[in-house]
Order: sequence, then C-alpha cells, then structure tokens
Amino acid sequence: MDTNLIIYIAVALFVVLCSIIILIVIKKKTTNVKIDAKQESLKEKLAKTKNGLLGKMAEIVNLRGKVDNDLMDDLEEMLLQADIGVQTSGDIIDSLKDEIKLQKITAADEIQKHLEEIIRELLLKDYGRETDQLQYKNSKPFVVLFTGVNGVGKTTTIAKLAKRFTEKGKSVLMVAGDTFRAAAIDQLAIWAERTGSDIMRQQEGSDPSSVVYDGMMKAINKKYDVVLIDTAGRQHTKINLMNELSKIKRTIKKIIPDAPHETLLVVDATTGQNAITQAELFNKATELSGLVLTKLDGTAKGGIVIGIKHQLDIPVKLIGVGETYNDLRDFDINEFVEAIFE
Ligand SMILES: Nc1nc2c(ncn2[C@@H]2O[C@H](COP(=O)(O)OP(=O)(O)OP(=O)(O)O)[C@@H](O)[C@H]2O)c(=O)[nH]1
Ligand SMILES: [Mg+2]
Repeated sequence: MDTNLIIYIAVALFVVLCSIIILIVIKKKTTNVKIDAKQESLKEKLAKTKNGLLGKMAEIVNLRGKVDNDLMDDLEEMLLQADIGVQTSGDIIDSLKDEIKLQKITAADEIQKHLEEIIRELLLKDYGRETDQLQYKNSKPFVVLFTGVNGVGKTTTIAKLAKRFTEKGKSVLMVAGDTFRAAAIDQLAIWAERTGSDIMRQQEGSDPSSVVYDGMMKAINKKYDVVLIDTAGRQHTKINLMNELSKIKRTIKKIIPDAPHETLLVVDATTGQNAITQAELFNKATELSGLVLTKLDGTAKGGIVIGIKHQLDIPVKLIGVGETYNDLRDFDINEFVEAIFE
C-alpha cells in the first residue's frame, strides 16, 4: 500500500479517536454541571428560610452564650417564627432538652447540630410510609386531582408536573376543570401546548364535573398515561364549592373506581398556619392524599414543611421553589434538611 495513504488513514483515525474522547469529556462535564446546579439551587431557593433559622440561631447562641432556659425560650421563638407551628416547635424543644441532659451539653455552639438532627429524625419518623411519596401508578391512566384556594399555584404545578411526564415520553391529558373563568381555561391551554400535553376543555360556566367526565372518557379511549385535573380556586369555608369538589371526585370514580390516584391540595407556603385549617377542611370534602407546598422560595417561613405532617396526617409530596419547570421538586427529607442547615 502507498505510504502516503497509510499516513492519511492513520491521521484520520487519530482525529476520529480524539473527537470521540473530547465529546465524551464534554458530555460528562455538562451532565455534572446540571446535577450540581440543581442541588445548589435548592439551597439557594430556600435561602430565606435558611437565614431565618440558621442565621437567627447563630445570633441567639452568640447572645446567650450558655445553655439555659433563656436559650431554650429563644430557640422555641425562632422555630415559631419560621412557622413550624406551636405543637411541633414544643416537641422539638422538649427533645432538645432531653438530649442536653443525656449528652450533658454545656456549650451553646453545640446546639445547632443537635437541633438539626432532631428535626431530621422527626421528619424521618413522620414520613415512613410508601404512600408518603407521589404514587405514580403504571395502570393507565394515572389520575391526579388538584385542589386549593385561589392563586396558590394549582395550574402552574400542573404545568410543571406535565413537563416532567412528557419529558419521560408519557402522554398527558390536562382537564380544564376550572370553568369559572375563560382566562383559566386559556391559561391551561397555553400550558398544554408548551408542555406537549393535550387538553380537554368546555366553555366558561359549564359544570366542572361534566368536563371531568369527558376528560376521563377521552383518557380511557385514547389510552393516555397521565391525567392532570385542574379545578377552580375555592375558599375552604364555602360549603357549596367544597361539595362541588366531592361531586368531581364521584364523577372520576364512576369511570375509574380507584382514581384519582392522587388528590393533592396545593398550599401557598407563605400563608402560614392557615394552611393547616385549609388542609383540614379540604380533607373533609375530598380525602387528600398529599400536599404541594408552593412558593417556598419567597418566604422565611418554610418551617411549615416541618410542622404540617406532624400536625396533620397528610404528607407533603411536592414542593414549589420558583416559577420554572425545574422548580417543582419531590419532597426529599434529607435534601430539605441539608438545604436549610448546611
Ligand atoms: N415564586 C413562586 N411562584 C409560584 C410558585 N408556584 C406558583 N407560583 C406563581 O403563583 C401565581 C399563581 O399561580 P397559578 O398556578 O395561576 O395559581 P392557581 O392556584 O391556579 O390560581 P387560581 O386558578 O386563580 O386559583 C403565578 O404567578 C405563579 O407563577 C412557586 O413555587 N414559587
Ligand atoms: Mg388556576
């Protein structure tokens, strides 16, 4: 063979090999960046809560300097201000006092790591069951009903969840059960288009149960993987609106008896302890399987996540930490505790 030809082939092979190595390195780097950016961002997103707890704790410990009743009172006040709730804050402080006795802790600056561990353990104890996670059923379709008071983030949560499913190659049908305003139906239609989902809609003012019926039938006939049902924001104190929700659920069950597989109450984390009352009343009207706590990025009162399951037996399954698709996260105890304490 011609020596020039051999050299050409050798050079070509070398160039191809180098390109493959460069491509592998670039791919690995970009994947890592994405993962890091996600982990980093939860800490950033929860920065206000983190400052409210950790920042305050440092101040209190500096001010008091020693382990005594005044320090305990200040720490309890700090937990209350972060919206952890009276009962849960009291339980946390009682456990801390026990730990102080048991471990004979005298240095105030050791308190943080014990408090963090107590909160982590409390969450782990409260979240032991399999049903504490979002229950994605492989049985088609997986039906999720979204409820909540006005403006809490129901529709945007549906969009974020839809995107998560369509990215995994699942077919998603959104049901415009908020027939109260034409704008709500149009808003959902825009999200359906953006996320690659389909929508079942009727005109403004129609009976929400009727749209839900049509949506469920379509989902079965066209074999959708996931059905996400939007509903109008309603005050938990208005009996007739709460009854409408029960009717929607009965309609779903008529078509698929074990659906909805999830009935989620979306709660704005900035609402404070009123969230507990909302959850209790919605749970009465339509048994809830979980909560979505939104807008945790905008509040120093993210402690509500810690108290809400301890006070009610309803788990937080998803958290909203911003307005982009990536800002809907599964609630992960360790990730959450690390984000606010480390
Ligand atoms: N910062 C922040 N904003 C959010 C989050 N979730 C939702 N929002 C914003 O909250 C506002 C209300 O959201 P919607 O999804 O329309 O709320 P809704 O519950 O459907 O409202 P109604 O249908 O009017 O009852 C929008 O501006 C959203 O972008 C979140 O996790 N963080
Ligand atoms: Mg809405």
